[in-house]
Amino acid sequence: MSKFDKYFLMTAEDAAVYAQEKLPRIPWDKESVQAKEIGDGNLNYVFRVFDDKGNSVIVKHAGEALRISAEMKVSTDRNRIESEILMLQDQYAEGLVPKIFMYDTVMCACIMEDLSEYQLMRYALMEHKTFPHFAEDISTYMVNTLLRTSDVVMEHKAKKDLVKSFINPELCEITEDLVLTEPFNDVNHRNKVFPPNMEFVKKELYEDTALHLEAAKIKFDFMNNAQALLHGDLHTGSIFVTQEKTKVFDPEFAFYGPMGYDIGNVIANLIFAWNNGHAYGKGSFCEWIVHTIEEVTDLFIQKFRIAYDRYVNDYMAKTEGFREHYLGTVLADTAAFAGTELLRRTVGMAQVKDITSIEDANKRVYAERVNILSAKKYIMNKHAYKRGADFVCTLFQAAEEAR
Ligand code: SR1
Ligand code: MG
Repeated sequence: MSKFDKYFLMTAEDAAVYAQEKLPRIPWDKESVQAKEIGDGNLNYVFRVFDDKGNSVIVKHAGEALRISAEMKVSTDRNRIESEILMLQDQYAEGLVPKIFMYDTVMCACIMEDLSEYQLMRYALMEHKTFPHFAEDISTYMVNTLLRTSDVVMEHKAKKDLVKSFINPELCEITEDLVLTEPFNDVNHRNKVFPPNMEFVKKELYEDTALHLEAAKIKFDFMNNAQALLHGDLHTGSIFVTQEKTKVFDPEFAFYGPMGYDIGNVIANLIFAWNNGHAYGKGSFCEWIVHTIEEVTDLFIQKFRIAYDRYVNDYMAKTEGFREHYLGTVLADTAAFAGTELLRRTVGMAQVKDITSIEDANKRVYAERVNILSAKKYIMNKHAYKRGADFVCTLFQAAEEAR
């Protein structure tokens, strides 16, 4: 009998006992083992368990209510989804995700590699640090995890088994509401609009019916295009970085959806960092961000073509011209979902510190308008985005128009 045979919400002390019980192969120094809660996400509890001998692991634990709102309840099965997908992604994109040591569907917890030497990318970018390997790493991660879980590469019945295993209705519903509905209408009255931008938001988002039609198309693409096994929440708070390495974690929103959702999230979150750098007059940082947006996109395209030719299995997917057609749809989706991420983090209930921490109200107003204006262009002209420079060009146009 163990106290962990039945689910309960763990404290840090429980997590310390839990890690020792579940990982007895680690030579824990029992006298000095302790745990600290270090999570700052919207959903889960994250404990670092460590001792004085240098042993340490991370225990991630799903509560029945979300941290962001006690009223929001989401299945704790999200912890299984996250653990299983990280184990799978470790095969496709080795070294780019944390190692999972064990997961447990009773306590809805997993124990993974401690990445204490890494920094959360969002906070690093808010300190205007740059990362020379990021574009290379994230493009490899995305091509390998997305293309190689798609129907063009996988045996179709095996792919459908994965679709089944990663059905994630409750977390998808959060995205369907927060990302793909509410930014356009505040239908659930929980948007958080910065008051000086209220009139701008009403005119540009709530009253733009042409935008609503495009947004509706994007929403149903998200819900019905089971193209690849997505991370599902690939923002800079889901990425750890050092100067040499990158690790993508926290894929609890994983499901089979359009590849562009992940790529668009990365681009949008780089734009949040650009806005923060711009507000604080960090010119060379902003140049690095611009260069990185371009590189992430162009490296993705380049590696996608190589991987496609190498791994494609489906007979019809080998048809002359199909690779470029397929890539074209992925890039259009990328633009569309970069747009929806930019909007939801600017006016929706789950915002980003890159923008909300801008102290000067005028500069924050400006940053938000850059987000909104670039988002609308990405959404309305999604088929025009063919390479990295196209994404950057829109950012510059929006930055000019927002003045
Ligand atoms: C209610 S959860 C709010 C947001 O946090 C997660 O990280 C996802 O981005 C979600 O949309
Ligand atoms: Mg998260």
